[in-house]
Amino acid sequence: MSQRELDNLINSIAQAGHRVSGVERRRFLKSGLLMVGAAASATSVAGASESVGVPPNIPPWSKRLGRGVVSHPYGSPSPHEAHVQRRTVDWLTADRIASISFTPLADLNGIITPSGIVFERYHAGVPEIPPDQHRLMIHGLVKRPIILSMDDLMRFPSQSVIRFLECPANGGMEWRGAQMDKLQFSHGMLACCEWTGVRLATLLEEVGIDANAAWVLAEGADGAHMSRSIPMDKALGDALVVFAQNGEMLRPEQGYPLRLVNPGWEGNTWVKWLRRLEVGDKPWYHREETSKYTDLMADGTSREFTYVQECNSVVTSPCPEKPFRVKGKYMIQGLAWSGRGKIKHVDVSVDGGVSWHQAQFTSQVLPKALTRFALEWDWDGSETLLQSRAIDETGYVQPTYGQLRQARGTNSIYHKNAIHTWKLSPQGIVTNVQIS
Ligand SMILES: Nc1nc2c(c(=O)[nH]1)N[C@H]1C(S)=C(S)[C@@H](COP(=O)(O)O)O[C@H]1N2
Ligand SMILES: [Mo]
Repeated sequence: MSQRELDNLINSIAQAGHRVSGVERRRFLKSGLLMVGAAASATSVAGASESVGVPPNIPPWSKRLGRGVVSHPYGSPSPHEAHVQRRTVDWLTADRIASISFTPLADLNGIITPSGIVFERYHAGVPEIPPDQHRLMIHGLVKRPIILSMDDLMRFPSQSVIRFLECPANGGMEWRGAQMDKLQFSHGMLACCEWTGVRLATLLEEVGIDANAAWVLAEGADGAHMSRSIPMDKALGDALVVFAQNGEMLRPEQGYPLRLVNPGWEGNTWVKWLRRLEVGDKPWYHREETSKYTDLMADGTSREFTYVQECNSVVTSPCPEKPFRVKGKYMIQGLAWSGRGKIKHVDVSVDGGVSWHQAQFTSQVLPKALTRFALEWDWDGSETLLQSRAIDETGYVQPTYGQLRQARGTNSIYHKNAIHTWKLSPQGIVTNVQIS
């Protein structure tokens, strides 16, 4: 299109804009982004060199050839998205080998977490495993113990599911008060991927479990030999031995070449670099410090075997990383998830939980998967307390901090799923606060 044609088009769009006043009230951006003079105003705001792409200018990249195929045999995000990164909180762990990094939730769209920004949790770093030397041994209370190569494993029937992965310590720094200044750190031990693998039930059928078999020990090939005891119900239920993530082989950080996936259950049971499954008649306690996670209750007792990640949600826009710049209409957006099944309902509050408005789902609603919700809202520029509250298909309602602390005290680290509050200031700045 020539510059003249483009100018004419812009003029006719602007004139049409003046004619359609009948549908005016359905316009989303009331303080209009009128097209005529867009470049001029952008110039005055941003300076001439930054407005080269703004109509009616024809940008330089529209006047020349772009780069050819296979200049990047394995593609990566635009350099303009370089800020979308995993990040650590340095004071949280003593080193980076036994540490955690967080998913940049504020920059996600939809429900799939791209593999390169899935949070990482290691107890002994990422091992480098050549797949041809990796084996999965299945033994214990079984009739036919086996050692499977990756090639053997991939001959079994496999399936793909979209499921969230969450460390039970997600949000665990905030039992006693708001502490994290970003969404990435308050909720970022969370991801949702498509996982492809063989049902653990299929492998257990292959080896033939004994009548008294009740538990499966899963052990990783990393230096931590991290192991977890999985009850047989789960092993024969929806547990998967997974080799692929988001359409490609697992990333090293996520357990290449093999990991256990226990949908809806705490992330520490999703043993990575999986090399051994031992069938037994009771859970293992031989590595007490890593074999199970417990929750310390208000009365000093502790609860254990709390595997399920309960229903939870958080507003992802606005959030500290995504402030509002001007007054007016927005879609408040967020994510909800439940380890017990599908999200049934999400409410959003713009007055700190006094009144609630039903949000819409803007993604597929899958069981044990992140689900995206949104609510249209006209921000008048006043200070606001924003919250979301999810309900899952079992009827479980995400608790307030008051309810959670009443049931659990404040000594826990794990399984903190309270309703989260963001304070939106008149300047559009978002901070983390707590309301009981
Ligand atoms: N072998 C092994 N598996 C492991 C771990 C580990 O350190 N070693 N960390 C666990 C913990 S505590 C969590 S929360 C998840 C994190 O998975 P991700 O790193 O793929 O996000 O992996 C689990 N599986
Ligand atoms: Mo974890």
